[in-house]
Amino acid sequence: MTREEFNRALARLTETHEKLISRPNQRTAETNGVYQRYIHPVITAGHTPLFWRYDLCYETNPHLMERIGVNATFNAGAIELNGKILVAVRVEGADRKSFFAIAESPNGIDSFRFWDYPIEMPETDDPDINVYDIRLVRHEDGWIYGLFCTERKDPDAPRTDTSSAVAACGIARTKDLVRWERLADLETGSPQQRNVVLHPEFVDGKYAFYTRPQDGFIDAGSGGGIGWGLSESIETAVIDRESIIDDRAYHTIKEVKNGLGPAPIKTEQGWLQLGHGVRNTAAGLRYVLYMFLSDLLDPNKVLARPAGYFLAPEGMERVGDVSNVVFSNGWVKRPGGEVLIYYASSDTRLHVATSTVERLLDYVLHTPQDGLRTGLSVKQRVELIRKNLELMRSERA
Ligand code: M1P
Repeated sequence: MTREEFNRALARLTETHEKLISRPNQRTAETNGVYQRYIHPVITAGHTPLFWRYDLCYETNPHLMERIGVNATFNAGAIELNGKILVAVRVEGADRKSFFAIAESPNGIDSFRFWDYPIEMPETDDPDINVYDIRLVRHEDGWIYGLFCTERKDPDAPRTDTSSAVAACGIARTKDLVRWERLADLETGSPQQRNVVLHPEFVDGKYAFYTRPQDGFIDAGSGGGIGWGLSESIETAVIDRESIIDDRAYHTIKEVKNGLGPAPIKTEQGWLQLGHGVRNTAAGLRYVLYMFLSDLLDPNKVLARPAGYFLAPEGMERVGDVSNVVFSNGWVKRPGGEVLIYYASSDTRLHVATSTVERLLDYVLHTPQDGLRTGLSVKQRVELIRKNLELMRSERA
């Protein structure tokens, strides 16, 4: 390319990128009344700055080639800070390594722009091979914590096995999402941990964690439910006793495994909890989001468990690197009660759905609990049908 051609190609790239990141988002035409989806994903790999991917210097990159590609942008932690909605995105490079990067938006619905640099997360003495799925929590101790999965090669795997890994919970804290202090990884009795979330308040004067014990890297084995445990310290967090507060169950949306999503939202009626449930199908695992409500004083006591999924992959959300997956590790409650729910589809892109605390409470408190068998499910539906038909008839009379 001549320098002129290079400049023209770069101008075209810049224009297309700018158009993408400033594209307004619109509500979809339909809503189920529980939440509102939006037409466009809020962040895709294409939203990452061009200067993260291209060498923009004519002398060293005369063909204007992408040098370090980005494969996907998904599972994001979220927080409102200084009047902006910030998401800590799992960005996966073409080399399969994930890292965290902050993108900010004035409204949480569109116009997300990445900060210039991704987070250079400090390492422990045992460096992470991969990190992902950070949960941002503003704790009552004054820090913002980031709890994430840190993955390292399984030291006990046979030499020929180059994919077995050990997952653990990494912990870091910050005040501004720029400078991070890395703390020791969480210690529990379980061989592996993923989807660990810090409760925003002390419980019995201790740090409280939602966990997801698992025997293997993918296969939860004897683990697989959402666990709960307390630790005296956050600097060297240790959970001695882990109890399961939301177990997986046969023939439900969380038959194979489940895990908590973001830290819960406090309401007058309890803690609103959002998690993901996984079941097996002939086409592989299917990940959906579900909700429950837990007690204000004893957050490990579940008060309401609506049956089934809250949000499942739809349309283009169904397809991606790991198809048939929705996953959430970030939501934001705004001062007026609006809730921005960030969810990723198929390990590829990030979306938002909006709701309110009032609607979410209505959902968790008035959706019938899983009857765990067809007969009871049909009875619940028949009851609703009968009530509605009586109402419709009386209105016609
Ligand atoms: O690929 C789907 C999800 O799989 C894992 O979730 P879980 O531990 O519940 O199986 C995570 O790796 C998550 O990042 C990913 O989206």
